[in-house]
Formats: sequence, C-alpha cells, structure tokens
Amino acid sequence: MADILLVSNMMPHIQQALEARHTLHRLYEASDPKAFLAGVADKVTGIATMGKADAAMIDALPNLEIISSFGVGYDGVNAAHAASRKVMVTNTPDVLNDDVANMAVMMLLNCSRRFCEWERYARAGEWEKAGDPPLACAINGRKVGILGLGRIGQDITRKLQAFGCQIVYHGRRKQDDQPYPYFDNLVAMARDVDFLIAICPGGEATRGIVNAEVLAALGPEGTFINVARGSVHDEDALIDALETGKLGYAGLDVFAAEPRIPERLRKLDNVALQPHQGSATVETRKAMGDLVAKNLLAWFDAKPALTPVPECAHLNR
Ligand code: NAP
Ligand code: 8YV
Repeated sequence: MADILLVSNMMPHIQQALEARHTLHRLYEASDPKAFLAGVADKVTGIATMGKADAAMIDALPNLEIISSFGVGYDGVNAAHAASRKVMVTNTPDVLNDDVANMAVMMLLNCSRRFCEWERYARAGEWEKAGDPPLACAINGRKVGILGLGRIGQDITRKLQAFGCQIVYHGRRKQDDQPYPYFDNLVAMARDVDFLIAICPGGEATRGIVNAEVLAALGPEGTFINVARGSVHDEDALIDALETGKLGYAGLDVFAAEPRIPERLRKLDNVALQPHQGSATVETRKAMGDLVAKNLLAWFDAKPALTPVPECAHLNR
C-alpha cells in the first residue's frame, strides 16, 4: 500500500480508484498545508495533481517516486527537476484530442461567422431595430496556420480538411511524414495565413511567442485562436491589437492569469471567449481521470507507467 498526496480535490472516480488500494493524503483540506506536508513527507511516494508540482514540493518529499498529473499539458509540473531526482511524471495524452480539436474548430467557425456577436445582436432585439448584420467570412479555401502540429494539432487538421481549409504549420522542426507546407518562422507563417491556431505546449520555451509582431503579421483580416496555454500569447499585445483593429478577431479558450480574464478583453466584440473548456466533456474528463489513476496503480504494482512525459521516459520500468 502506497501513500499518495492528493494536491487538489480531483474527480471522485480518481479518488475511489486510488483509495481502494492505497492511502490518500488530502493536501487541499489542510488548514496549514506546509505543516501537513511536513507531517506526511517521509511516507509519501506518489502525487496526484491537477497539473501542478513545483521543485519545492518535489524536494519536500524525499521518497517520492511518481507524479501523476491530470491534463496533457504539464507546464505546471517541474518535470526536468523531477527527472533529475529520478521521479517519474505522467500526463494524460491522446484521450482528449478529439474534444480539444473540436473546441479549436468551434472557435474557428465561431470567429469566421461572428456567431457570438450575432447571437448577442439577435438577443438584444437589434435585428428588428437595425436590420441584418454585416456579412461574415467563409472558411472554405482559407489558409489555417497550426502552431504545434502534435497530437491535437493533427486532429485539428483532419477536421479542418472537411471544411475545405488549406493547412500550413510551424514547430521547432519540419515533420517529414506530414503533407502540409512547413514554416520555420512564425511571423512568416502568420503573414501567409487567415487563421492562426496555437496548440503547442506552454512553459518558458513558448512564453509570449505570439507577440505583437506575429499579431501584426496576421493583420486586420486575420484571426488568432488559442487553445494551448495563455502563456503562449502576449496578452497586452493581443488586447492592443484587437482594440486598434490591427488584428481582426480572436478566439480564446486560455488566458495568461486564469481564471482572470482582463476586463479590456471581456469588453471587446471581436473576440470569442471560453473559460478553458477544451477537454471539458464528461466522457473526456472521465478518461483523463482514469489515466491519472491507472498510472499510479500500475506504478505501485511494479509495472511500467502508461503515459510518462518525454523528460521521464527513461525512468520507466
Ligand atoms: P504534443 O503532441 O506534444 O504536440 C505539441 C506540438 O507543439 C508539437 O508538434 C511540437 O512540435 C510543438 N512545439 C513544442 N514546442 C514548441 C516550441 N517551442 N515552438 C513551437 N512549437 C513547439 O501535444 P498535444 O497533446 O497536442 O497538446 C498540446 C498542448 O495543448 C498541451 O501541451 C496543452 O498545453 C494544450 N492543451 C489545451 C487544452 C485546453 O483545454 N485548451 C487541452 C489539452 C491540451 P516540435 O516538437 O516540432 O516543435
Ligand atoms: C484541462 C488542459 O482543462 O490537458 C490539458 O493540458 O489544459 C485541459 O485538458 C486541464 O488540464 C484541467 O486542469
């Protein structure tokens, strides 16, 4: 039986699966989290977390073996530090591709057809008062640039092909097995496309890479969609560009300081907003939770972790 630290209140089915075989220590219920952590530090060998485990937490647990993180993005887990301490880190890839890709496509359709805007127009009785709203823009034949053609990015491209979109992509390297034109420069890609969809990891390597220059290259007729992480865009530059019309439209599922959405952004008509709902369906969240539990259960049965992150793959059994 292992001692597992539950950092935050996770879905009941995760807790039930773990508690059937192991002991859970609920950090989020502690009135003094520091003292609580110190009290269980020596016996904790596993962590279950909603995407957060910094170096201080890892260092506070001398017998830690594994961190099982909810979500495919693990920018809030210091995986490099965990690896240096020979601690395994797992995430929840693939099971959410379909729903997150659907969110990206929904944003693209939403922005191009101004769905939210005309919905507000209809609700406010403006149709009757002011007549038909201006025409929107078709997506058939439009060019979409994917920033991060990975598991979800590739799912987005498969779906967008059904809408007749042309696809190009940017990442750190060209992928020889992909049929789409590759741009090694993000500004050049932004200049060439109608829509830019960010679906790369967050973290220091991608912080602010969608900056004022990229947004200006996308231009007044362009649309930026972010279903990756809020850290990927420079939020002040994005709001400036939307306010001044230097960027046409944006569809945002993620923000720099969630759950806070800046008031300047909330006031704008040329933006569609979602409160980080990419993977938020009952089915997908259940599958993600199953993976969180299965990684811990396998590890403490002396079996390989199912979905180790790349930094820790060499530590797998
Ligand atoms: P993935 O399979 O690892 O794909 C990531 C892609 O990003 C790869 O194609 C990679 O290509 C590219 N990339 C990595 N670092 C880069 C950099 N520094 N500059 C440019 N491109 C870079 O990941 P995934 O499973 O598709 O998930 C992607 C991300 O989506 C997650 O990390 C998470 O942050 C986000 N996400 C958001 C939601 C939501 O609810 N909105 C849900 C799930 C995931 P190269 O290696 O060639 O650079
Ligand atoms: C979740 C996500 O909303 O998987 C990710 O990287 O961003 C989303 O699926 C998030 O992990 C839940 O906190």
